[in-house]
Order: sequence, then structure tokens, then C-alpha cells
Amino acid sequence: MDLYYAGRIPRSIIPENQEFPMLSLSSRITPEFQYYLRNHFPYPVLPSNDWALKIEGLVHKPISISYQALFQCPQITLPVTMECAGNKRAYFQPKTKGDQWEQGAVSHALWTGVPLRTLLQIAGIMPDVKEVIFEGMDTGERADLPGMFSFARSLPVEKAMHPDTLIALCMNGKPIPYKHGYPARLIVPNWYGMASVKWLSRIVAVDHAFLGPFQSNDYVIYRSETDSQRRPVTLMKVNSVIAQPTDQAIMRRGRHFITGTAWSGHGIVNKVQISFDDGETWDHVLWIDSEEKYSWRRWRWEWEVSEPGTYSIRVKATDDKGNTQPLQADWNVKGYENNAIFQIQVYVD
Ligand SMILES: Nc1nc2c(c(=O)[nH]1)N[C@H]1C(S)=C(S)[C@@H](COP(=O)(O)O)O[C@H]1N2
Ligand SMILES: [Mo]
Repeated sequence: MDLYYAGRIPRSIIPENQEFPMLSLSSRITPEFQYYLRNHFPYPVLPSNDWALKIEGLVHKPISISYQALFQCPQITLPVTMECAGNKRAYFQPKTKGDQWEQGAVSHALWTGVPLRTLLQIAGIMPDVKEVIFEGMDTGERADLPGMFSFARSLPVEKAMHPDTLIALCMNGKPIPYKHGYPARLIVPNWYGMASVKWLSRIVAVDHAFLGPFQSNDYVIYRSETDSQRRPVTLMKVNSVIAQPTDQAIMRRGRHFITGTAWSGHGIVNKVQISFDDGETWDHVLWIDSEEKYSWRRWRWEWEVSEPGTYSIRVKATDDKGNTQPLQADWNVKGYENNAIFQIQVYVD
């Protein structure tokens, strides 16, 4: 496939929210200029040269570690597919409040950084720690609550101590671009994007549940205001997209490649099926990419079409834990985790 130059698709200006232009999916790794942007606040002011990451709270020796010192710690590189929990919100019926993301609030990059665990161990994390809080440098107001907030989230201590939870310094081999969290951001593989806090300033170990608004107001699944079965958004559900052709495309008779990608935070996608008859019969697509932990896999299907007409195309991904995409989206008030099978229509002349 050729590398096309296509810009991001804006969903809001301030804060800046933009989709990856999925139709230009041509490499497994998303180039930085196309990687989706998801922000709750205006961008923070770039930190001064004396920026240091602080680790405090229930630790034996609180630390403040400089950018240079972080670079000197042993680092690992991981490919990670990151999807915003609000991806595909636009497809919920009835519609839900918030940015109307279509299918491009998802991207894939190589992240290089220091396992958070290393730093928590240096600081001497205490045994009674239950959660670890991450504070970003971006601040602003919320529509639903008075006051100023910074973007802050917590992780259960087990996830914070997972060897692949990173304090990332580089994206695709270069220092993280400013809009993606320079100088350092958290990377939480397999979880929806809200967990991967950008522009880190402070990490705090605590022995209680963190209740900040980005933890307990947002990123919670509930089906009505009085729903008592609330649960936090964590692992990405199995999901897929068709990159080409685009919905409502007009095509010529002949041979076409249908392409797309699929991912799951619960495991590795090992099956993508395609249907041209509204799900009556399914065929297996061919893989472009190999199985790789935390990574989406591009796929393709060679389509020979000789009859003019209207065609519907849908794909369905399944992961190695047996999770598969549902026919109906699991509607929830905030419009998160939409992984329903999506059908496009194309016209052949
Ligand atoms: N500090 C900070 N971190 C943040 C956010 C934010 O608004 N502020 N947005 C989160 C959400 S909801 C997502 S989906 C990802 C998006 O990361 P990206 O903009 O690099 O694509 O960052 C997460 N980390
Ligand atoms: Mo998000």
C-alpha cells in the first residue's frame, strides 16, 4: 500500500480533538502527524527546563526525577494500539452527548519508556497502596462542576506495577510530540486511551479509591442516571474498522481491495470475517500484519465485482479469548465502548 498524505479530521477546535484519517491507513504504525488527538483542556504551557516527575504519597522516599535522569533508566519499546473510549460515539442510537467521533479515534504507535514499576520500586512503594494517581499539567473548567481541574486519573496498583505500564518518553523513536504529552506520558497497553495520562507532572500512591471527575464522573458505564450497575471503563473491547472503501463510495466494476484493521484489549484478534449479505454468510479476510501483543492487525479482502448495484459490506473481529463484536451497540449514557459491527454501503457502476 502507498503512504498517502491525509490530515487529521477535526471534531472540535478548543480543546483540540481530531481523528486519525482511517481511510489513509497504509502502515501499521500511525505517523505522528496523523495520530488522533484527544484533549479535555487547552494544551498546557510547555514545562521549563527544570521539569521533573514527582513520585509521592505512600512511598518510603518521595522522588523527583529529571528528564535526563529518566532517559538514563532502562527503557523498553512496545507497539500499542490506543483507542479513545468515545470512538464510534457518533454511531450510537439514540445519540449521546460529547464529541461525535466516527471511527478514527484510534491509532497505533511505538512507545519507548521506563516501566513505571521501576520508579515505584525506587521510591519504595508501600504495601498498603491500592491505587496510583497520575496528574497531567493541563488544567481547565468542566461544564458539570465548579472550579478548575487538572486531568488526573488513577490505576489499580496491580496495573501500575505491570511491567508494560510505561512512563513513555519517545513515540515512534523520537521524543513525544508536545500534543501527545511531552515530556512524559503514561502508556497503559490494552486500556482505553483515557488511562494514558499526557504531560505528567506528579504521581501519587494512595490507599483509597481516587474520585476525581475524570475517574468517577467520566469514563464510567451506566445506562441511566439511576443505574446502580456502574462500572469504570478499562480494557478496550474487540473492535474493527473498514478503511477502504469508504461508506457510500461509488466504485467501478472489477477488482478492489477492501482493507481495514482490528484490535482488542482483551487479547489478540485472531479472526476477522467479512459479509456482503447482511451477516448471512461470512468469509475470512487475509492478514496484512502478524499477531503481536497490544497491536492492531491490518487485514485485506480481494473483492471481484462484476455486477452493477448496491452492496453492503460488514466486518466482524474476534479475539483469542472468544470475544466478538456484537450486532447491537451496548448503549450507555456517556457513549463509550461502541464496538458494534458496522456496515457500509457502496455503489458499483
Ligand atoms: N493530561 C491529559 N492526558 C490525557 C488526556 C487529556 O485530556 N489530558 N486525554 C486522554 C484521552 S481521553 C485519550 S483517548 C488519550 C489520547 O491521547 P492522544 O491525544 O495522544 O491521542 O489521552 C489521554 N490522556
Ligand atoms: Mo479518550
